[in-house]
Amino acid sequence: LTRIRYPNLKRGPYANICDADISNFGKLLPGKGRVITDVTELEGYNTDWLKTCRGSSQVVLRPKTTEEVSALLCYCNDRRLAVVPQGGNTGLVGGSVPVFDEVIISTELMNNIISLDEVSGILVCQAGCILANLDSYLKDHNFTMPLDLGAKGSCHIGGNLATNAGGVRLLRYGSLHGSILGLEVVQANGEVIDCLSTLRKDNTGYDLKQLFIGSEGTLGIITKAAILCPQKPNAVYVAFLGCDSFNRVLDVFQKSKHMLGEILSAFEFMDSASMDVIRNNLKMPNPIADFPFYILIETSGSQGGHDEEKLNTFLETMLSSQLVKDGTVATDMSKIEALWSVRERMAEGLMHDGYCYKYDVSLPLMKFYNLVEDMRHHLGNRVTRVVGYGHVGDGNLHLNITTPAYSHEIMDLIEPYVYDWVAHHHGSISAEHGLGFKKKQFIYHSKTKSAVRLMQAIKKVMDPNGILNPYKTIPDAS
Ligand code: FAD
Ligand code: 2HG
Ligand code: ZN
Repeated sequence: LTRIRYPNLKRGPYANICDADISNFGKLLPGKGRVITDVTELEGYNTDWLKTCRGSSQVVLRPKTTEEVSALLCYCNDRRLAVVPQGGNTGLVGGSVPVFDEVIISTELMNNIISLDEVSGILVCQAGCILANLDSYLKDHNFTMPLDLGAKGSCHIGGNLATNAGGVRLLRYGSLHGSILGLEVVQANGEVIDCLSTLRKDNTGYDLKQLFIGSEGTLGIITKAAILCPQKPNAVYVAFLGCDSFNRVLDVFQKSKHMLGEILSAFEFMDSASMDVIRNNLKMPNPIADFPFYILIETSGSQGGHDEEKLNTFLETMLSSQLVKDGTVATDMSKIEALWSVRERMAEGLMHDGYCYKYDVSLPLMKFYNLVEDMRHHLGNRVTRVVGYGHVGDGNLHLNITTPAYSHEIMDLIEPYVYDWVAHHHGSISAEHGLGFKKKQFIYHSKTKSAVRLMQAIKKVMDPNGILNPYKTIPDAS
């Protein structure tokens, strides 16, 4: 069956799972619902969020503790059973599901908050905590997560770390490489690496935790994290604005940094084709009149009156100088959430078209939107739509192309064309989603051969039998 799915890919030299393995897993994970073998239940774990990658694993393991993860990996390594770590299964590059019959180790039951230091704002938790749950726990203690993204209701912090997820707050709080103070990780052979420091400064040797952030489950299973959390802002406002051109969007971005400064917490954009998705596929209204481009600006600060005054002065300047043509501002939570959902539900809306070719690239801002226009020209009316949206503040474009069903011919027109385009403009072919299964062969468009060789050498040292998430992220050394 898997041969038909991935005709050009050979299964690695791993053992086949047998009844004795299932029974041994049962001994390592006693209790109900910890070893799943039911075919219907397995379906969701075998299929990715986009419904474009499907494996045929026969077992899902649900440990609760680091010791259990360690025992499972030790067993799988000895038996040469390949493993795929899985969090909330919201990844967008096919990294979280098996390719063939890899054993799925899910962090679903590893969802304990361990501690919160209310003076420093340092949170320690297990890897399977759902991002939104962490944020609401923190809010009750006057803190917030340094990370926010559309999949917050399902994704796990371990998955966020393994993909080095960016999201809509990166502009303000920086990447997870800066907010993570410590990690506990289980290596392929079951050895626990305890780097769960809660210190802000610790220059003792190599900073090993950084290796695991963004390693997409290929170097170890993250079991715990220590996260530096910012104060919950007292006042949050959102403005949704319309612009005539992408150059105007960039002008507004530049002015917003200047005039809003430290209270600017997000700067997102979407084009009119994206708004069509929201309107036609999700039946949600456009919050303002129709424009070629839309901007969502969020401010977060400690002084409501002060922030509101700043935002109003900024908006008046934008409207009077015609950089912005129309807009609406939300100050109450329900309207703020409604405006955010127009932006955050885009990925879901696109799925209604049928098949979605998804690209997540970093580009210099001056070239940012040219890729979308070039793609439209390149593909013509062969596709349903080509849309551009994303995190302008981070130089991160989401280019999405849809068709009613997967077409090999369209795929050949898009790839490697899109990756060549990005490489030519010195961008990155994966800004925040990772390489996973779908993009690993294009790594050379963004990394040199010697850099990839070093990655392969690190992988070999840390996982000599290659059991952790094979077929993903790093091309084989051969
Ligand atoms: P999974 O999908 O389960 O796994 C992702 C990868 O991490 C896999 O390779 C898996 O093997 C590995 N992994 C998972 N848990 C562990 C662990 N404990 N240890 C080691 N490896 C592990 N991404 C962004 O960067 N920014 C966004 O704004 C954003 N928005 C999104 C919006 C939507 C609607 C959706 C569906 C996805 C979005 N994503 C975004 C994609 C994103 O990567 C994730 O949602 C999230 O970070 C993945 O977390 P997860 O728990 O679902 O991980
Ligand atoms: C977002 O920013 C996510 O909404 C998903 O990263 C991007 O669907 C996409 O292309
Ligand atoms: Zn994104």
